Amino acid sequence: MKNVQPLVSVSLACADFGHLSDVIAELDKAGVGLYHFDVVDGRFSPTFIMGPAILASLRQYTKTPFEAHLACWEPEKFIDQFAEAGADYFAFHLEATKDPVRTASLVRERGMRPVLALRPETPAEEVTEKTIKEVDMILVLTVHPGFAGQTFLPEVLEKLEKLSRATARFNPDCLLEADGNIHEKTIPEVTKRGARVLIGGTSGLFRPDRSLSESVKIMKKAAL
Ligand code: S6P
Ligand code: MG
Repeated sequence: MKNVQPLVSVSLACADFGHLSDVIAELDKAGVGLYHFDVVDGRFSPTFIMGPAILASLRQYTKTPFEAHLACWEPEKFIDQFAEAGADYFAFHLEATKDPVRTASLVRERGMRPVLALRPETPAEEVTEKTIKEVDMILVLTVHPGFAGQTFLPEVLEKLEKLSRATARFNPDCLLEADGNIHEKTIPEVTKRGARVLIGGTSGLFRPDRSLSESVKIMKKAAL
């Protein structure tokens, strides 16, 4: 989807949890397109971050879509909880589910849009044509799952390129997301390879040296 305008998504795990609704109001004004919630189960990655209760309580503050990124084993067990919490997109890991095509269709049945997520070391070749046809987006982790503030893994760029070709062939409406150390220096690298959803965290958005609206402007400009 080369002709789709890139959009800025917000990794809310990087925000000040004491002011989430204010952060959302400011970012909505700045023109972000998606809110990204990292959900980690302590096993897929050795930490815990967010859960359905946070999505549910923030849902009233914005009409901008919510994406739950489940860095969790057996994500299919949590589809109902996130649908009820008001998630619009449900991202599940290929490495964590037995049958990605079935998981995607369960997600759709519950009224959410399925997103396939990939760990940095998972090759593009493991994503089947059938799976690509079932999902609305593919989330490519450009860092290891679980933690903010990591360094971008350049070896993931080739995978983005391959997935960009595969989605163009099998599901041209399927968007590619880049998640991990996404900021003005890495954005041109990922957009050149087809990424259209740019997930900003500590490196792109929540920075001590500039306001949130300045960060959004800078991220969008880097994607032009
Ligand atoms: C990583 C997670 C990401 C991070 C994001 C943080 O497990 O999926 O969504 O929250 O990478 O951004 P940054 O700029 O600190 O890497
Ligand atoms: Mg994430």
